[in-house]
Amino acid sequence: MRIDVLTLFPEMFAGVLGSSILKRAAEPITNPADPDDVRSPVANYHVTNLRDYADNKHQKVDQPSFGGGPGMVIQCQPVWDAVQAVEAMDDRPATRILLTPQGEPLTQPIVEELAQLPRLLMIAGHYEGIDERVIEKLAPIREISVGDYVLSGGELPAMTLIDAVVRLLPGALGHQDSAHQDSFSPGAKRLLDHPHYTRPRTWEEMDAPDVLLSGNHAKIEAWREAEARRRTEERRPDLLDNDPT
Ligand code: 9WO
Repeated sequence: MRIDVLTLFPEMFAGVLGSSILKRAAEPITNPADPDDVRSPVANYHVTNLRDYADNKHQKVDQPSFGGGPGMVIQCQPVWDAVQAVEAMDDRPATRILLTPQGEPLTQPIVEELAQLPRLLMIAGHYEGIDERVIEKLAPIREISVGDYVLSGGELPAMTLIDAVVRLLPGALGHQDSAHQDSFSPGAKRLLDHPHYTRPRTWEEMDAPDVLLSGNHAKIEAWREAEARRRTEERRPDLLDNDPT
C-alpha cells in the first residue's frame, strides 16, 4: 500500500512513521534463508508539504476567512495542485481522505475496509480549515473523524489512521494473527480486551490469576472471554447493545 499525506507540518510525521511497526512495514522484507529473496515493503509513506505547491515566492498557502473571524483558511489552489501532482506519481488509484471533526467517525470496520486498498491519500488541514470548494472539487473524498474533539490540525488523526491501517497489512505485524484477535475486529465479537499479566507471579503482594498459570488452554480461553465480556459490560455497555452474542 502507498500512503500519501499532504500537510503544512511534514516534520510531525518522522517520529511516528520511523518507529515500531510503521517503520518495519516500510522496510524491505528479507528472507534469512535466502539472502537473494528481497521483497517490497508492505507500505510506503510519502509526506508532502503543501507549501511546495504555493504559487507565490513566499510559499503562502492561507488567507483570512471570508466573513471574518479569527485564523486563516488554506486556499484551494495549493491543495488541488498538490493532489494532482502527488496522484500522478503512481499508477494506483488513490482513495482520498480528509481528516476532519466533521467526518464520519472512524471505526475498526472502516479501518479494515481501508486496509484492502492499494493507495490512500490523506489531507491534514490546519488553522481554521480548508476552503470548502476544493473539498467539493476533490469528490469522491472520504471525510473521517478520529474522535469528537478539536485539535490544532489533522496531522495526529492522519497518523492515527495510518497506524490503525498499516498494522493490519499482511506481513506488517510480528505475529500474523494477533491483529485479528483485537478488540473491535470483526471476528472478535467487538469486545474490549481482557487483562494481561506477566512475571513476576506475585508483585506487591498481588498475585496473577492462577488459571493463567494452569497450563489448561481451554480454561484460559474461557477465562479471558469472560473477563473481556465483564469489562465490556462494565466500561462500554454501548458496544454490546443490539449484539445478541
Ligand atoms: C474548530 C472549531 C471551533 C469551534 C467549533 C467547531 C470547530 N471546528 C474546528 C475545526 O474543525 N478546526 C480544524 C482544526 C480545522 C482543520 C484541522 N483541524 C482539526 C482536525 N482539528 N481536529 C481535527 C480532527 C480531525 C479528525 N478527527 C478528529 C479531529
